[in-house]
Amino acid sequence: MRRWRLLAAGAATVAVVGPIGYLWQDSLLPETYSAMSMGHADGGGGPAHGAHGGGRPVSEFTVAAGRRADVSMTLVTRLDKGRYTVNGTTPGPPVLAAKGQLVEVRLVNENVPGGVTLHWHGVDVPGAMDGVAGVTQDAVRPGQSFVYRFVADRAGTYWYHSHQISHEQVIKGLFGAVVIGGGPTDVTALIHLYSGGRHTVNGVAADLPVTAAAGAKVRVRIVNTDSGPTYAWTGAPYRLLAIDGTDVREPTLIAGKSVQITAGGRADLEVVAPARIQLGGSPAIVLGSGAAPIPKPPATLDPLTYGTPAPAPAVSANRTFRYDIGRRLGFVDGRPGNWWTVNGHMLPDVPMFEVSAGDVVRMRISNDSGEVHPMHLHGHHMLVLARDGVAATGSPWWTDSLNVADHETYEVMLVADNPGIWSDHCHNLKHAKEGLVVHLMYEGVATPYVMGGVNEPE
Ligand SMILES: [Cu+2]
Repeated sequence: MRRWRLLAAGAATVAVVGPIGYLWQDSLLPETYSAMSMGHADGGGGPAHGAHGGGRPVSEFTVAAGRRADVSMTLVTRLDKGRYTVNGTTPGPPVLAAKGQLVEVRLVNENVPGGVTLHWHGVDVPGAMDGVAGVTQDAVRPGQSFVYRFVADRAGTYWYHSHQISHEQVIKGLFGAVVIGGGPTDVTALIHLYSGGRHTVNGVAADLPVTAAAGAKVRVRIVNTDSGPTYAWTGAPYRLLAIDGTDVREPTLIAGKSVQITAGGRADLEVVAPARIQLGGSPAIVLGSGAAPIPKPPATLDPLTYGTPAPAPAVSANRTFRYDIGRRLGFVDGRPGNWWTVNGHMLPDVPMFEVSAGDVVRMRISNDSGEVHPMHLHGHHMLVLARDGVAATGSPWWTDSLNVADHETYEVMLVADNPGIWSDHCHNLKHAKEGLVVHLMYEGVATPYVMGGVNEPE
């Protein structure tokens, strides 16, 4: 009798622990692994080429070596008492270029032990210049350097940040602005919450004063470098000139509404001085003599209906992907948790979206995970076609950082015109660290770099 009990207890233990043990073991990541071997190939209805195979190294996708730089800078990263700086400050110095100029930035890592990279958020740089550790380069170790070169071919507001251990390095200061084609009276405001709860604008936990004559129209370039959405508004009517670096067609005056700026996203506002531009729980931007603070308007501008439409491009998609975000209990790298899923799968078994140069891609991004996700695609801009089945009727809404709230579904389109291996991830950097990352891979492109070891992109 006693033996039977023991056997039954043993069988029950195996029945429970066996499958869990299998799931645990199956979730373990190898010491190092290639983005090429991650997950399962998804051709989106087009030919799947099996990017797991060989191809031209991503490191070869660069600007022609012979072309001379118009803008040259050296950015030196340091870690000092838990604070990450670029040339001694956080945010680091802005990278400023005129449209069409060739920008050359030499990154020197003075002493950041974990290594650093620079990613050019929103700038569609060549594949080798994307700055993702373990995918497009190796992390730059202390004492090493790396040269980034790209053509600033699209005017707009962007930013740079480390894409190595980014959930720590970005939050603790390793970032700065990139403005292409800016004017002399423009204002750039980087909103950032440093660890310890310090809400800042351009690194300062106080209102940002801006000299402006009464009646002057000021272009205010707001960059949200945090992990969640924020909002901007003023008391008097204003315009939203650009979203994520792309100008809005015929932007009308906005009154009684705020503008949402998702994590990683940018909004360029046109504001008439004097004014007070409020930025969620952050300090304000005070133009000229300023104005009295007003509470946040209850309504938020909907870019889906803002501005004037352009004739629809006469293209149809030859690949269709879905990027459905969910959440469930399981194991990632042997750690139990309530993890993010993409199309029902957890890291590392997430889809690998495969495209060929010239493809027109449709993607459905949906979210039923219980939290908002600011979805950021590298190297491309996405045209928003519809949200929750409602077609866009405003100005063409091009985005690289899209706020996908819980229970929302977006339909977007993009043109595969920038060969490489591109991260497509949540810009809540904690979520990315937890595995909400997939890759868009081009046929015939391979990466010689591996994640794990020295490279930890998120
Ligand atoms: Cu997220």
